[in-house]
Amino acid sequence: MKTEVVIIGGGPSGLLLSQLLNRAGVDTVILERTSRARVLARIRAGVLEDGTVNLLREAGVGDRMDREGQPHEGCYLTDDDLMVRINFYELTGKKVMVYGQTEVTADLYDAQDAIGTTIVHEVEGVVIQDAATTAPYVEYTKDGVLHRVDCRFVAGCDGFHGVSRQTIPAEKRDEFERVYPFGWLGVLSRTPPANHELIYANSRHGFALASMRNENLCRYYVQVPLTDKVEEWSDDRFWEALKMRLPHETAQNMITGPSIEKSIAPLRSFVSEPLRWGSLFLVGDSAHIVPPTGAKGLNLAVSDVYYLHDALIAALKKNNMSGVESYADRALARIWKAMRFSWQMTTMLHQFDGEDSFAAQMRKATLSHLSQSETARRDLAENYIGLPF
Ligand code: FAS
Ligand code: PHB
Repeated sequence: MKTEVVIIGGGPSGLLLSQLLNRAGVDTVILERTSRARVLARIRAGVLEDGTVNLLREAGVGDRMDREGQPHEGCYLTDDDLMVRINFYELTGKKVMVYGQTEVTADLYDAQDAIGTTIVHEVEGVVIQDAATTAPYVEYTKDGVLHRVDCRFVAGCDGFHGVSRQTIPAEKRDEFERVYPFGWLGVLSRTPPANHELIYANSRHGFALASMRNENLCRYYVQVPLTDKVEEWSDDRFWEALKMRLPHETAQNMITGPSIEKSIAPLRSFVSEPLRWGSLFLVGDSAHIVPPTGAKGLNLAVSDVYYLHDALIAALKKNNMSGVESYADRALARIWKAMRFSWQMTTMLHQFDGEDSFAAQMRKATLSHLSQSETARRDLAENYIGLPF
């Protein structure tokens, strides 16, 4: 098989990159390790930045998002009963869109099917060969048969546990990491939202997040020790822990119900440099991971796609390699700023094992300052709605 760009990974970054390239007349092949059903069963991000919303519309996959998504003009940060509203719209003139990553991924699959893009599911043994040359190829096995795809470029959209990052020699990689000593226990429930906007809650009992997917589907998280197992958390125990961390009035009025999904996700900050190795480009979670506190993971994958799709179209259609040469630096400049914001939100809102009373006071003072300073709220709002691409 021969194509212009092989994309490894059929998650949001791989699908969006393929969609944008196909619409510009660039041929792609997507290789995905799991089944489509398993990709679409994942419960991940819930908040889309302004730039992400615009790029999805440009890719021709914004219609259902615009029909079913919920534009949000603000969110709350709370400290026990102190509620600080960050009014993004008033402070930046922009909003975010509450529309689940699962839905974005489904919309992208539908659009790619309509184009007739080759997406090979349940591949095994993907190996990127000759990545450092201008004639790379990718080998994979499907149903026991070995296949080879020759191409001009390879996009590594295969997430944190993929093969792309590992294709860059370890001695050529600089990796930066902060592993947090806690995780997020997440629950999905068919209940009305506890609040009309998201609540990021700091409390003496630990962090909690009250989010939603729509008026009848909510996503909640509580900070848990890394040693906790999801089977140790009954629904009743979860709701009790959540209510202790939310403002008293919100907790009193919220409607709980059975969990339809429950899982624990570890939190880490991670960046691997370089993002380019010859004809191979790392995109999204294959290159970086952020703690979900800043709602940046999916959105950062999208900005990588924005930079790379531009570069590959220029290279393949106009023989202009300037975008290819500058991709890594352009993407990393935005990645590191989102890394900082996600780290700042995480340290500002979570209790750390063994912390002293001073740390708890610093969290309280930060939230108190936010409640009194429009400048501080504007800084948070500019980062939360997404820095410019
Ligand atoms: P993905 O990991 O989504 O996709 C990579 C794809 O590559 C997968 O489908 C995988 O099966 C495939 N793959 C892997 N190895 C392969 C191989 N060798 N060959 C072929 N295919 C291969 N972000 C937020 O903004 N907010 C959140 O609340 C949030 N919650 C999260 C919760 C969890 C449990 C996790 C793991 C992540 C969460 N994220 C969140 C981050 C997440 O949304 C990612 O940023 C987003 O999925 C990135 O998309 P991709 O880069 O496409 O990577
Ligand atoms: C979610 O709805 O899953 C969500 C929203 C905002 C975050 C993290 C997760 O920061």
